[in-house]
Amino acid sequence: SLRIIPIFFLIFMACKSPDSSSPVNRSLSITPIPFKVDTKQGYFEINKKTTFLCSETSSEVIASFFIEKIKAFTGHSFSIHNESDTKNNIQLIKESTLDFGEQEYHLSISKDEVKIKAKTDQGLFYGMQTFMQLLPLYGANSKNQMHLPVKIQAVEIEDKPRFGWRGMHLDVSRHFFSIDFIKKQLDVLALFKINKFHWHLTDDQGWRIEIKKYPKLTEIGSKRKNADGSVHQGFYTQEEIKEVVQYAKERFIDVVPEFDTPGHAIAILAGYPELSCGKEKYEVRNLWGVESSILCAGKEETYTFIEDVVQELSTLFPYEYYHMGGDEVPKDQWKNSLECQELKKREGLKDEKEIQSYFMARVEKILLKFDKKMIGWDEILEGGITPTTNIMSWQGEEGGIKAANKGHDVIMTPAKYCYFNFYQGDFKAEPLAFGGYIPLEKVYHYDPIPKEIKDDKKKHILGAQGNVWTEYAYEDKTIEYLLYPRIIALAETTWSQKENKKFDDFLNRLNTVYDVLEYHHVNYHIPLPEGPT
Ligand code: TNX
Repeated sequence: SLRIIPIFFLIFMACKSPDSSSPVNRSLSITPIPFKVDTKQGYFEINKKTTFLCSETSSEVIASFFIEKIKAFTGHSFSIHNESDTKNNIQLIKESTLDFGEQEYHLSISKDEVKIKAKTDQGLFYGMQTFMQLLPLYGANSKNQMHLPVKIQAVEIEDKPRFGWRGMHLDVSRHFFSIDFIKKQLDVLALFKINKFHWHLTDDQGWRIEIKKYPKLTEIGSKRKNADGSVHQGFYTQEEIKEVVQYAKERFIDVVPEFDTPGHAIAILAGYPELSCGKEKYEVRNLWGVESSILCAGKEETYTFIEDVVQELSTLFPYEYYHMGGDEVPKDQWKNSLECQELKKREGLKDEKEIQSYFMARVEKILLKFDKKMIGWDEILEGGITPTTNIMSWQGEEGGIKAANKGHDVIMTPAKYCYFNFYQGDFKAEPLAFGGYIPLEKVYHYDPIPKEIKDDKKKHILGAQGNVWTEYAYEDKTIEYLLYPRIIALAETTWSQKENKKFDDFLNRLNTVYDVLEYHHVNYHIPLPEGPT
């Protein structure tokens, strides 16, 4: 009989109707890891009677955004109310007087209700993104269906980012990518609180944005004849750009356009050769590497052209930062140009590096007319920069350190930690990538504030971003493979406090992240312990 009891017990357990709720999500797998998490006793039950409670129209917009997302999993659409005398609510509380950071939120889940508090809509949005990660949505079963009611762990979360700039960069010049692809990435990146999209729209190998005043930029500049006779082409219309910017805005992502000057510009010269110092004809470059034909700094037409383009950009890109390039500028054409040598004399410039400084200062002046702040790659430090220039440090950390210590704002993206076009695994097994090797762990342990930065200058490090250059990546799935999960590691590096980060714990949480990526049909890399050392 002793043997019978357990069998009866098992049969009883098996026949018992399944618990009416899905299990509590015990692990609290939140990525990037929050500032403070305090798990409480009990759980909140979300059922079909649960409603969203919003005190303002802007929070209703955020509630609706997430209601749509949850509907995709449950088929159920929650309603929104402005007030309620019952509990069982998810409250979005925006209070401008709160002593919170701009992106901070508090999420409190108790037996009776869920409260998300923030000072801004962005804070509420991040609170909701965290809340979504607590729902047993992803990987719930093979159909990604969540059956109401569900229980979620009671918890108190206080959360705010370490850095305000948590970015992703994509080069669409070397290879063109559709707006649908870009929107898909923005949707996924927003789940992990990435908030800047740096869009590298122009380069030697293709100009990718419609500019009405200069139609040859796209008629000629957006097409590249490859050595094998095939053609690579593509550009975004202004309407498409607006669509992406709006889509990003709904996800609290600012779009930073890059218009690369004065180098990386032969796609411009292919249509408008008069903007060069030379007399030759030019073609869109069909090799990788750096082109030696650049915009002429000694001609007034160059600045008129830049102003006209910036004027059109300003109707498309509302964000205050514009990236104007300044990287890898071979200066031989300037050396041999009458106009540039005259400019040098007239302005008392010592050498070609100082011509570049003069050039960037004039470009910045143009931006200021449109209330935009200029970012340039760290090469522009060589001949000196204006006090208000912002630096993106890619060659290493040195440029960023130097600039921040002098009081300039800096975004860190040193190639050896943040270039996602580099290999992430064994060279023999991985698809063709750019030379370097940056495994996940290296990105994860990157600290955007190098120790050489003086304490009172640390505030000048706005944050960091991951860059994807696309010389060797031309398919959507390859870009995703390069991005994920390294961009998730960067999201945690830029959002979370150093003390809260542990690589092993991150690896554990990645399993939940992979479910999310799979739900979004993202092609991601699975880091293996092996690989070159
Ligand atoms: C350098 S990073 C470049 C890009 C290339 C990249 C390849 C930077 C500002 N310039 O033009 O695509 O290396 O990794």
